[in-house]
Amino acid sequence: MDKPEKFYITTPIYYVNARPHIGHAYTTVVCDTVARRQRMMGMDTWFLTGTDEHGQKIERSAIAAGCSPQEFADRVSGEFRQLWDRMKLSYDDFIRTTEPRHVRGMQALFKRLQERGYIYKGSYSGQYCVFDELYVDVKEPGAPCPECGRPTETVQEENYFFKLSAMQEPLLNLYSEQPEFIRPEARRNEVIAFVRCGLRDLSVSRTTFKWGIPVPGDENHVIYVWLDALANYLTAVGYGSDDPKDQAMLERYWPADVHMIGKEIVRFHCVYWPAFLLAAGIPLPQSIVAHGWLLFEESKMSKSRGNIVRSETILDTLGADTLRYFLLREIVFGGDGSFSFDALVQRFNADLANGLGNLSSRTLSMITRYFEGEIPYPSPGARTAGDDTVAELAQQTIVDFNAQFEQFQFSRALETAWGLVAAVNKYIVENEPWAVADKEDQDSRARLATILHTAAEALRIITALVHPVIPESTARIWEQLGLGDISKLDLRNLAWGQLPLHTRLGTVEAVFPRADKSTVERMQQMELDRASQVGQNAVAKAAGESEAAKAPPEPAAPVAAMPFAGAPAGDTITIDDFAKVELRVGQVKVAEKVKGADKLLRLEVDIGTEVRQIVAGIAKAYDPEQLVGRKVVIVANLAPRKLRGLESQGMIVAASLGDEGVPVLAGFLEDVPNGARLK
Ligand code: ME8
Repeated sequence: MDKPEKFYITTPIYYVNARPHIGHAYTTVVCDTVARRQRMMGMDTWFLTGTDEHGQKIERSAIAAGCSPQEFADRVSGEFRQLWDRMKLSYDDFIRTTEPRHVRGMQALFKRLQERGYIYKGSYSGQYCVFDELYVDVKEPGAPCPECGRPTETVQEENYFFKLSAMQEPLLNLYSEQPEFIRPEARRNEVIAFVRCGLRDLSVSRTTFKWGIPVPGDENHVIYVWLDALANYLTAVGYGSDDPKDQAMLERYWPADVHMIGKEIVRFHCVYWPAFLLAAGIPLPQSIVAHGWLLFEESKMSKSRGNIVRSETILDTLGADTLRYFLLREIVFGGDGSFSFDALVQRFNADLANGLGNLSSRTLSMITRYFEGEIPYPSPGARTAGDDTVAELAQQTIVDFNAQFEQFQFSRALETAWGLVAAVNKYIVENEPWAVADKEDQDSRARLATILHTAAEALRIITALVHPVIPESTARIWEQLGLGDISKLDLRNLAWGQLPLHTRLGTVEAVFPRADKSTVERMQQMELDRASQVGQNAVAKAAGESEAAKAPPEPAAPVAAMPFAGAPAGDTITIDDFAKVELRVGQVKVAEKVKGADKLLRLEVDIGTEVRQIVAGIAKAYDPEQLVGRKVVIVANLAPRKLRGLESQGMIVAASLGDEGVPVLAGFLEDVPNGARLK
């Protein structure tokens, strides 16, 4: 027998600096649905997800959390995995970029790029956005990142460079020869326009921090986090391993068929990734499919905006299938879509409880009542045109649903399937099987059998089609239909007329009990409770429970940082008291270490009307060169004091985290002029 065709699909690997929210769940659920369907179509499917654990952003988050980057990554990566398991996502592998198999494979890829002459040593001087882990094309130190608006940091270091400039033509050829490489079309056009503007060589190593994979043979450098991250798609299927099993795996599954991503990381996947692969002489993935954003309260759901919704809240109330159905039905794939608890409950009640749930429970309970739980025989003599219409619509639904699904038009495919749900519910109402059952003659009995057989057959087809989307509830309906284990179903053969006669139904029970009005409030309350729980944990952590943390702190250098747990409860100040503190925006012009003091930095800060010298205890958390150009907040009317012989004319404001009081500077997302007062 021929080997089945293979299908390899990936999600992005998620950064461990944020806990999973339903934005991450969206991509993972989409991939899970596609993977499930491919399996049901007989494909040898491999579904990969995982976590992206290196880089400056993670290193800083770990410092802020008061633990080592590895401990931090272990914790958050574990949360992603636990959530995916709770949601019963059918991933085949979960890669972490801190795993030895990835480190080995990444270093092998780096060496290969070097050997093929695509990597050289040079020096980089420019702006870097730590949030996006992106080199940005802005000139001014501290200028906002064009992608996210956060202040950029000046990077000046000796780096390894990748010859991205040599890849412009090969990439443009790729986009034109393989039009399906980037989907949808709008993203493809953006990428082509970007590459046409010219590509500059890309710095692919860093020396100013340690949390990354060392460059083979030059351990002062760590590999650029995006090269490291993208390589996961290869290393997870065995790249760089000598083990014959891994090599067979690579041979079997590479190249990937679909890299599913959010639209904000298109450039990395559609420009950098194929450029690395072309340079390394490794076959390219079939396609990169970018979806839009899940919005909450009109803006992208993200940790930094503080507008996230957790999957757990929905799992605890309406269950995983409701979340999955909502995400695929409500968001038109490719575009942005809004999440709201109201819309979720409405969809649940309208489509699942009243739609599919109602069809299933009324059909199956009538078969139980009138035919002792056995699928009845449809008499040809008792057929009407209405029955044929349902059969034809069901056949057409299979064709349309399949075509739409193949094109990633999940919302339309579900609309199609629910068109059949509505038609069959209407058919039942119009044919009034309960009234037919009241008549005792032979013809009425035959008619009743035909109506219920038609409804049950349509229910079987809908259940099979939407199984990849709502796996748990369809598995239950399938069992209630008496058809056993739905995972054994081969979707390729699905057609009208295959419902085995005289099948005995399983135990019939409601699959989607209606949600009442209080569900929305309950979910909102759960979100609030979760947020305050996270806050309390952070407070407990920042306050520190160990004895060491209770010891009096070292005499403070002027960092206006107070662990937020330290504010004495109940003690309040008046607005006039607050007004006495003159907080102003400043921009760091000069930053340097203070000799003989490993915690102190000497800063010159422009506050609009003058430049102040400030000595700040932030040297353990910030390198001087990161600070030049950065906007900060200072207490401008603090009496000057001397530290290590230097006068400090003010104090810099920072949060203080963890047992060690690690400072994190206050800043702004918007551009603010120097000297602006905070009140
Ligand atoms: O970018 N709406 O990781 P990340 C829709 N580590 N999708 C969302 C979303 C939202 N509001 N929020 C997150 C990274 N996502 C890199 C990827 S891959 C080699 C490295 C989903 O944790 C979406 O898939 O920031 C997006 O692209 C991804 O999570 C970003 O996850």
